[in-house]
Amino acid sequence: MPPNPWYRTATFYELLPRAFRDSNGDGVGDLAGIIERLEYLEWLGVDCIWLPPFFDSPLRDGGYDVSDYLSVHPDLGTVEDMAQLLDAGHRRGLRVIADLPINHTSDAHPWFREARMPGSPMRNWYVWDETGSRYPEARIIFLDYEASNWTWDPVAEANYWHRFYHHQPDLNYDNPEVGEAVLDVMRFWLDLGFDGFRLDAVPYLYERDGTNCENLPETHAYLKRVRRTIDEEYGGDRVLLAEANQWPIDAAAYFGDGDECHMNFHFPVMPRLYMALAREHVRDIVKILRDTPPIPETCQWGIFLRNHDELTLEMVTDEDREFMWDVYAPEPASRLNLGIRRRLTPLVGNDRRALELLHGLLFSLPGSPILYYGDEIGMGDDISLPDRDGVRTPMQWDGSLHAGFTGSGVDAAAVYPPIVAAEAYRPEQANVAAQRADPGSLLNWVRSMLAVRREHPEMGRGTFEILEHDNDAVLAFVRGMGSRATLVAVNVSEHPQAVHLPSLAGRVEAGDADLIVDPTGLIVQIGPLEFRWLRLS
Ligand code: TEU
Repeated sequence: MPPNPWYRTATFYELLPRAFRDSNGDGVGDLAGIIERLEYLEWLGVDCIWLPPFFDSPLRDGGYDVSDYLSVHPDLGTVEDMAQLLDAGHRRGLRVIADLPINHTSDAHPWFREARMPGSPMRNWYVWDETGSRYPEARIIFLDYEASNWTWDPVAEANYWHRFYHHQPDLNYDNPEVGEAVLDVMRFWLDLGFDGFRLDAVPYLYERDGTNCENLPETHAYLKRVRRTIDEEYGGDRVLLAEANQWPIDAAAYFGDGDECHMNFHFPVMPRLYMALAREHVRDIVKILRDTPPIPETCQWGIFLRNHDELTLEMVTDEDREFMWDVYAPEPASRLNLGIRRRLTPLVGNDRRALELLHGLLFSLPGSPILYYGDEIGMGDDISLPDRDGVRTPMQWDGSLHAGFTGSGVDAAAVYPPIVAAEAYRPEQANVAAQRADPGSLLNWVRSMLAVRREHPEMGRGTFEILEHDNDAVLAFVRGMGSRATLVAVNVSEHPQAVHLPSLAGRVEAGDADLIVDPTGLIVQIGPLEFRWLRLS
């Protein structure tokens, strides 16, 4: 069955179940709370919810440390609640994908508890080494927390392999039983009604001597097997979104020939959007997009401004990383691993023009936009909290105590992470209710842009052509599909700019003071930090 490419024109919305809405007054968000707020997501105009891990877990990595794949964490509800959430979402036309950490489990998972036992028949469900020195070419990802990818286990009397926290042993995909067990996990959630998965940390599934243990052919072969199985057993409607934080050429490999993942995040373009604002030129964006290979017709990039992790600077040069840290993270506390643990709005100094410009790019560059809950109302963060907790604070629904996240009778100490307290971002300053009522709010602006984008399928599925011109403060490109085409022109500088676009002679009607149409082409004038979408004939 040919895939239904709904994901190519969809807008995704990542929300943390613990932080979205608490329905039962225990201070922790839950699935019933999400159900209460589906009306909001439908009103906003998103198409698909991405749910980060909701499984049982010791919560030492925000739930990415799974101890039971076939359960819902008791704080959040039950499997039955999840079925209701899926059903209620579908009735509103909202799809839902589950975030599945398949590279590793928690060390509290029964598979690992069994595997570490002396003589265990399950030993080879994980990756072991006597010396802890194998695979020396593999980088350490959580640099601020881990000194090695190996940790000694006194019970097993061997070292186990982990690409992330030491309490997250990597599963051993060389053991076919592991691949089978993970497929069964997928079947369980697809049977319940999920529309697909975000496949967490997929570049690291296999290890091989003499390699950096990323993007190995065996990993791609397994993902193709997952795709085949899901297509055969569930038809062409479910989506696989890879999380492969890699350079464009390696990232594009996760699409295969259209027979692997439907989507993959475009990690490298993200920091370059911020670099453009800081440098007031678009050369870095243009270069990375030119370095991005064409992808199969049925595939799609996922593009984003922020997510639940630090703003990763893994896919930039050392020099660019220092630049980004200098500009966007002058306080050491805002740096984490190779990134910046801040939310979108504080990153750009709460500058409405920058927020609109970045969203304008998010909604028009090649790929499906992925929003992070709270960014649509300009929520702040709290860098006094550990790890990434400061960008995972409760959604601010109204200006009341606890921001309408939970009942006002709830003890503040029960709400963790706490509601943002910084003056400019307190619930009184940034909340859904007030912004819904204010036609000029950021929230209503984002909503109206999503509505405009919905009328322009070329933004999702169309061709993408960067226009040559001589003003590198302006990114100009055309998205085209059939007889329709839209010019996007973005001025990343603090000064008014004009661009001369010879190839567009005769394709835009004048009638707008900022457009000069002459026989040599089109001249577009754009204000500081402004962008234009113009229909072309
Ligand atoms: O992140 C995995 C990943 O690929 C990291 O390189 C990530 O890009 C980096 O931390 C920069 O943000 C996933 C989850 O998104 C993250 O929350 C988990 O902590 C991690 O897996 C390990 O489970």
